[in-house]
Amino acid sequence: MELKTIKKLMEKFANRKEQLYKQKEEGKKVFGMFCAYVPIELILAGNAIPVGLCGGKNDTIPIAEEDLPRNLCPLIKSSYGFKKAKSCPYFEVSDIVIGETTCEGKKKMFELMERLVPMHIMHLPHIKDEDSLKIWIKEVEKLKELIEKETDNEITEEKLKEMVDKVNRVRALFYKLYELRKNKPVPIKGIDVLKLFQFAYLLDIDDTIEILGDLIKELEEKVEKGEGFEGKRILITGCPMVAGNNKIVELIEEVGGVVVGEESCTGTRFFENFVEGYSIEDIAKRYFKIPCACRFKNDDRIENIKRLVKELNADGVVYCTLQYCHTFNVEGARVEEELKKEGIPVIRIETDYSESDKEQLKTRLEAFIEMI
Ligand code: BJ8
Repeated sequence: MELKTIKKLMEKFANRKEQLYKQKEEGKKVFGMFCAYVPIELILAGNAIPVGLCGGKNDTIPIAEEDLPRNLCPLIKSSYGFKKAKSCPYFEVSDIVIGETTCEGKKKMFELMERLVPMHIMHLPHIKDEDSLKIWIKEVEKLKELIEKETDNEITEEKLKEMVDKVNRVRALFYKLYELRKNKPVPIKGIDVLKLFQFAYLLDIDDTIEILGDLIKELEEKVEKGEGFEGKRILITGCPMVAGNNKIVELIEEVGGVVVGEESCTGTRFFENFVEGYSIEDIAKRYFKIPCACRFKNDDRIENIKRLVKELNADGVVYCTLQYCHTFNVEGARVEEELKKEGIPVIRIETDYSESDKEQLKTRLEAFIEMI
């Protein structure tokens, strides 16, 4: 049975476009984003709106391939295609788009995208050391200056404090949601949680807080009554699954699995770690910890996956890579090796946004779920 709160989430999402255009008419600036590394507290503190951009559908890939190579990650092609086709309302309403130097494909695509929309690129250093952190703190300072210039609003200490607390509130609610997912039966399906993460990048932050609060109450009631979903408990890890790309989660839940956690940017990488303080440095430090595979020696990601398997009582891990995503694909070999050492079953899947591999993936996932 559909959760009441998920119905409400879908309604909020259906109204979001109109709400966003209204907020823009009222004079708010909109900052489009591609990545979990963009510190949204700063955008909110500038009285502006952060919004995640489309990039999860196959439809916009052909137009992107007029400029981009075919053998490139579908997320990158889809995003570029949405801008080129002018078919993503969030792109169209954005005054400026924030990109970041994560993977090679994205970075080089931004050089082309700059011709279509004003962009600001943040330099994310890939090595996790003190020198790199200093560079990143500077990048976050530069972003603050840019937001102040674009919005004509000063980001005061008071405003920043308010927004740090607000975004931390969202993180605390997601932590609570993960706590509830430890239960057997699990009170919510993975497909609903995926939608929640996808829309958390798009919705007004106050709406996200309201939805999460309601959802937690609803799930607590279900847990108390012992209601929920049974099946092989799966932790997903890998590339983010942006709106439109639900294929793998749907397949897992179709063949007898239930997704109980996601180590992904539509998952834990979105909310893990609080901002511990109210300075730019405190904000930068939290984002610098995000264990994206674009970083060098990303061992904390591997540790996180192992910890999540235990905490969420997962029976197995589905490692999802988007085609031509070299960072997550190569890192997958180390993740697989480490999980196998611990006796944790893992299957690695590589896919794109088309439907053509659905039957083949279904067969593989079915066999994996039967085996674990
Ligand atoms: S922090 S995961 S949102 S970069 S899937 S475009 S990595 S080739 S999306 Fe990501 Fe930020 Fe990292 Fe998260 Fe490149 Fe891979 Fe495509 Fe990717």
